[in-house]
Amino acid sequence: VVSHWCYQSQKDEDPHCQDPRKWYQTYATCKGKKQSPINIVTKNVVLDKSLNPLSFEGYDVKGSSAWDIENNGHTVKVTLDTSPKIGGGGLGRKYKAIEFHLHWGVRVEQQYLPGSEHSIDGEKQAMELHIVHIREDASGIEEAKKYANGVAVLAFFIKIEEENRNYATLISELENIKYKGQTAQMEPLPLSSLIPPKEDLGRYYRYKGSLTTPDCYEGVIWTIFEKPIELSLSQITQFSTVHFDGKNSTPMAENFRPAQFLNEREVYWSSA
Ligand code: B30
Ligand code: ZN
Repeated sequence: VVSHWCYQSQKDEDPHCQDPRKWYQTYATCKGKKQSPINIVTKNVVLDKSLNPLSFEGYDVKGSSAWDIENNGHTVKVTLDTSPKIGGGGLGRKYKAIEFHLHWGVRVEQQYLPGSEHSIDGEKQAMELHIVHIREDASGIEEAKKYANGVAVLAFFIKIEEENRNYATLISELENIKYKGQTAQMEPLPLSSLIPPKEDLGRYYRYKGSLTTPDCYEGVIWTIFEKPIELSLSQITQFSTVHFDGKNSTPMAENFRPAQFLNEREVYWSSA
């Protein structure tokens, strides 16, 4: 590819890269009618009593070997070695977790401009965690993409609050993956330690959308939890230790896709 896809924030450095408004020129699906992320308008959501709490399997188990953490040039991604699973919650089948990654904003003087992908009534949060799951019978995301509903992503907003010690090991690895393509190993954790306690998860929003980066595959069941994860501002700003590219590139910031049109879709709201 001549010009690689990029986020709006990378345009200063690489004026020829394809920003989100142009992704469709190389990836036609990005112009589809079921794209993600979206702004959720709470007055329009449909209460769905069949959306019971999700069940989690293996979320409390610490990974078996070291986790790979990577700067892939658009996010910080951790590949999972075990396959924690989710089911219930109207998903229709079980899905296994393969990786998680984050999206964030930028620190400007004393403020933090929020960088979540989804928003609720127009309000974005500082960051967003995505735990990416695929159909149990698929070997990887490319195989899962051959199906409708092949992928299920759990999304959690991250708010600026007190320090969250459960994120300390992850954040301490960031200085080892400053540049695109760098990987490091980290001590595995139970996935449950990175999200709010099961009892506090609260309600969630559900809609059918897409991957938020090219190729924008439309077959993703999105679950967006109301209850946020809490990190301190200093923890959040440390994500910009990593850069979009090599040594002289800009710090990775504002790595989110803007909200897409809802079109003919509904957003559902779980009963409890
Ligand atoms: S997201 O959760 O909708 N933000 C992928 C997974 C989840 C989301 C977006 C993309 C994904 O796996 N994409 C295909 C693989 N990637 C490589 C990668 O490691 O992450 C190819 C690529 O875009 O060029 Cu990114
Ligand atoms: Zn994501």
